[in-house]
Amino acid sequence: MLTPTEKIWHNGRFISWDQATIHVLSHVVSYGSSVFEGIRCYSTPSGPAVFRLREHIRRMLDSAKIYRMENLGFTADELADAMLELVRVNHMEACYIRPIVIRGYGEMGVNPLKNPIDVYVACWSWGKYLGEEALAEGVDVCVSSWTRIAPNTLPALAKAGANYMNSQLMKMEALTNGYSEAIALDSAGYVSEGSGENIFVVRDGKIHTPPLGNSVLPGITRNTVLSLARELDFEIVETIIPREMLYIADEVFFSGTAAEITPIRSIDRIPVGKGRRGPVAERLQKEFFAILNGAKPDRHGWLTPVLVAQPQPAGVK
Ligand code: PPE
Repeated sequence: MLTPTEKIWHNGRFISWDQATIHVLSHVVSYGSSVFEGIRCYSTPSGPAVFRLREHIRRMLDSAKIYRMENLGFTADELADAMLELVRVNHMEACYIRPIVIRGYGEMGVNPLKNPIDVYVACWSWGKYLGEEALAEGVDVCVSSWTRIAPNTLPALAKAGANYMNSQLMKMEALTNGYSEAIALDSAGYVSEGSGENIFVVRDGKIHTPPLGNSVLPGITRNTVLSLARELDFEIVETIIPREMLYIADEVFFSGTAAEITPIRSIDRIPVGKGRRGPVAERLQKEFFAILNGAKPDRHGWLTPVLVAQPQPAGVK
């Protein structure tokens, strides 16, 4: 169950958690008209810091543009400041930040253009997405009977609320059948992504991930994994992946803000490799968490500190 924090940001001001409600006839409720983000703030040795804030805000503005939400009323810098301030006012160390842009209350009917656009940002504490053991042990997943949103239907590059109806069908089916997550194939039958994660497939030391054309969200963690893998001298290709490659892979793992880097230990009850976390996923996790916990320098500038260092009064050492 979600534990409330004190404040939620709405169109430039802070309101209390309980005040952050909308009218049932808001456009978003009937027609799914929202775009959103999911961002993690980590507790680092130098205080809380938000991971890849700029990139998440950019993707949210891209999602909004695709849906002709032309003016959110706030610049990327203002949104970034709002998110940092929100973490501060809620006194959070590590948390998950959820900005949401909705088409609000006004007219009814499919045409959204006359409805106001409301911007909210909430944050809360969110633990391990696929269970406590998932990062070390790996998860058991299935290939979904549901196809991922097809090209030129719901645009996959936009992180829109409506896309998650497809994700929900995948997730419910997976859970009902005793799996923790599902992998979707795209409309041509190639590997696409999880209900809330990108996917990587390793064979003979080479890392494969589907290109954006396979109906995947352009994941920020996906991009992080690609950068780290290149720096660690792994061979890496963005390429079409046939379903059966999942069954003969040495390793398969998910990436996502919520899921971080989660190994997959079985797919459709077929063990992946040795049936546990593999060395490539482990190496990437190690590098990823080393940057987050300060063991390695933030060489890419991926972390934005939440607390601005206070100038020391004169004479204080
Ligand atoms: N694909 C999908 C469909 C997706 O929802 C996510 C994030 C990703 C890939 C990975 O993207 P990124 O977070 O930028 O690396 N899913 C978010 C929502 C999870 C939820 O249940 O809500 C997340 O991981 O925060």
